[in-house]
Amino acid sequence: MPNEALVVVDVQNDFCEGGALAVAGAHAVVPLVNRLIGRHDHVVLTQDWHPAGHASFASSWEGAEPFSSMRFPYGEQTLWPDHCVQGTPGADFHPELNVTKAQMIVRKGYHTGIDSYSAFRENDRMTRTGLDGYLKARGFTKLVFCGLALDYCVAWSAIDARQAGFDVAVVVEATAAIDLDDSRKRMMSDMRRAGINLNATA
Ligand code: VGL
Ligand code: ZN
Repeated sequence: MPNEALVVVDVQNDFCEGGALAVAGAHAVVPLVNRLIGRHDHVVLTQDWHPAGHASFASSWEGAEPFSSMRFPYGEQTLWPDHCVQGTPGADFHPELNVTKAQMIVRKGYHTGIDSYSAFRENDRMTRTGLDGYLKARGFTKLVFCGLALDYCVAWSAIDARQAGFDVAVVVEATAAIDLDDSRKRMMSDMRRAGINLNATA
């Protein structure tokens, strides 16, 4: 479909088995994502891309534990293990991900003090990545999302895409979730409420 783009979220080594922030079941998602890539004419990849010492890393704060929460100037922020540090192997795409067809790679999370789950807007909910401008300039009206992690970067990106006026589907079987404090259930219901189609298949 000429008006449809596939957005593959953060299929990077650190989110896969053996990585710094491994998401259970991530490896199994790669063949499904590749199948979706094969079926789409227009493919965008997102890449979590943090500088060393990023504020979302627990290691940046004395005594802080990964997966705890901290009050940031822009609101509550979960603290993560160091992951997807710019230029490291953990930030590379999974070696089996078929990246050849990607027309655009959007990086996010590169501001030291601001995390960015969404590929459209950083966690301060103000700083924009420019992705919506790119997609609109290319005439896309429908976006299909897959990748990692369902309940963080996929969900936040999909909800922002709806807010930006796109018709949105998430291929849930081609995702895997972190599921921290019931986040999978919560974000599934937030996505449903936002009018996102969660029934698409790979
Ligand atoms: C992600 C937590 C931290 C994701 C990225 O890709 O879902 N989650 N950074
Ligand atoms: Zn991150």
